[in-house]
Amino acid sequence: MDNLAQDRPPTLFERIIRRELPSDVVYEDEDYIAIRDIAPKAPIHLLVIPKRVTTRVDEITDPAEMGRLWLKATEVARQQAPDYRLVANCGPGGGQMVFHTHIHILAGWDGGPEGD
Ligand code: DGP
Repeated sequence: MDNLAQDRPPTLFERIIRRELPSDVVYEDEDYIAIRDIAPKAPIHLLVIPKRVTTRVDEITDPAEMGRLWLKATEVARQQAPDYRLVANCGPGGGQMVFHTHIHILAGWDGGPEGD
């Protein structure tokens, strides 16, 4: 499952997948990569990124593909912490800044997330 850019500028995360940019990779397989967020908002903050490029999670229309993505996010999260939060920001109004689908894993707080 790989449609890395050929006739369009690569996304930031494609460049990370290709190792054109450095990142702290915590998990990788044929279809996904998980990296540490460069600006962590929790003691553990990872990004699970499908290698097949879509701009945001709601662009994925195949239920099986959507399911595999969230299953992968839970699998990676559970390797990191027993409890965690999964977040997908969709569009600028939803706080999305990198337009290559990804799921945030936030975890590692002592006593749960602060401020909510
Ligand atoms: P979002 O706002 O949902 O699009 O989240 C994008 C996240 O990506 C944000 O938390 C910061 C992170 N990020 C941005 N640039 C880089 C980078 O070059 N490397 C890594 N590891 N994370 C990045």
